[in-house]
Amino acid sequence: MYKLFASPGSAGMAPHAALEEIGAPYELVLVDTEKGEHRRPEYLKLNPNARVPTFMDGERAMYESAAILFYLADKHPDAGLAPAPGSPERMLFCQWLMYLTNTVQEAYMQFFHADYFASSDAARAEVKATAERRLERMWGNVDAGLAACGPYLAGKSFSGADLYLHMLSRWSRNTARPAWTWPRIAGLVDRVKVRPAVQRMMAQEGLAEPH
Ligand SMILES: N[C@@H](CCC(=O)N[C@@H](CS)C(=O)NCC(=O)O)C(=O)O
Repeated sequence: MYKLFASPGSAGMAPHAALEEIGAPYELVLVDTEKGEHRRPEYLKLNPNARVPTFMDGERAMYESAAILFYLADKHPDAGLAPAPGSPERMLFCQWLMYLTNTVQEAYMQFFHADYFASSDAARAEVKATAERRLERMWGNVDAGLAACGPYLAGKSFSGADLYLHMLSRWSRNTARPAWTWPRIAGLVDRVKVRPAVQRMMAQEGLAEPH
């Protein structure tokens, strides 16, 4: 039995949607980060970073949402969450999933948590503004990549990387230029958000539009 610790709208969205795509039984444990539940000793034993999500396969715990996606995609090849190892589509899948998690998501960290990076009000404002400009350049890169090799991130077919893009595009809703103002990202997100698994994930987390 799988278990996913997540909080609504967090980095748990993509692995949560992946579990719904797979259809295997799992338990969703909602963690209230506002109440600091992710800092409780029993949670820190599973994820010492005090972050969500955390995934458990039996007694083993793992963190990092993109890594969880990779793990689930490999364990459930029939769910079609990742192209076959060694294929050209796999190159795109690996590239975009890594880019989204270590570059785009990191810029979001600076946008939402400038306090983790700077100690004065002026420095925090600068970190946040710079992150917002960097995000715009990144969305431009993603959109250009989709124009060249899309319509999905891994080429012609849907993959778990698209679930990740859907999650990160939602996080842009309060930025000056949301991700879906780029046309190919908009088209991709529109296709992902109508997937029944994604709709179930959104309903279970109590999330509404935009995406
Ligand atoms: N790279 C990690 C990032 C996890 C992360 O930062 N999660 C946020 C929610 S989206 C969190 O737990 N924040 C709580 C905090 O910063 O106190 C992942 O993708 O799993």
